[in-house]
Amino acid sequence: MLAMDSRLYVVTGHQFLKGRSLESVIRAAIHGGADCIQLREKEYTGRQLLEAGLLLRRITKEMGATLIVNDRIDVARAVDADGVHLGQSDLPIQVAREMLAVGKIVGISTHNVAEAVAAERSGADYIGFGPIKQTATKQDTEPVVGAAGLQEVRRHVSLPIVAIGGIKAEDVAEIIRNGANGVAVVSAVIGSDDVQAAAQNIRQIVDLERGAR
Ligand code: TZP
Ligand code: MG
Repeated sequence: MLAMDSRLYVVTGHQFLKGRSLESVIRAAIHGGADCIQLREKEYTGRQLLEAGLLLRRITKEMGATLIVNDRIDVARAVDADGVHLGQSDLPIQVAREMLAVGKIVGISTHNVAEAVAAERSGADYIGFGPIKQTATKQDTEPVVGAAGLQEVRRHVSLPIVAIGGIKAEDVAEIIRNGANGVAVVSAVIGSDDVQAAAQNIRQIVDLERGAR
């Protein structure tokens, strides 16, 4: 059993809430099939992250989803998240691992084969890989890797790969066929007027394609 094998990994983005509460949107996402939620709010203060993290911890625990905190190992510890997600410039995987309790998940964003191989060697539990397509959600993205880029990375690492960046429902089948374990999305779920239906649609495609693999 893999420590981290998310099929639909939903990343928060308060700009997509459009007046709806974080709680209602995340509940709908999990109802629809999101099995992992990442708290990622780059402009939030420590206090705001703590408040959102505690809320998400309560919901994810109740509903049986995994909770990951982006960047902030301190916040992950404070809310007893299941793990952290690091960028290439954040603290190294081994350092994060030492700061977290045994069994916590450490993931890292990767953008090419070299970074993916290094992540696996460093003991990451999973990698984010992308951006698969162009996205307006994140400004400072690395070059687009395409679904084809996944195939190459899949050949070089065996740890779980979560594809990210510009992914819409119509892209999901090809992404899973090209070796991703799951997909991570912000706008395709959080930005949808019907969050539950959007999540359910993507999750069904992942399940279908993984079953076929
Ligand atoms: N990392 C790489 S692309 C991205 C992140 C956090 C944003 C993905 O957002 P969307 O709306 O799913 O394209
Ligand atoms: Mg980061």
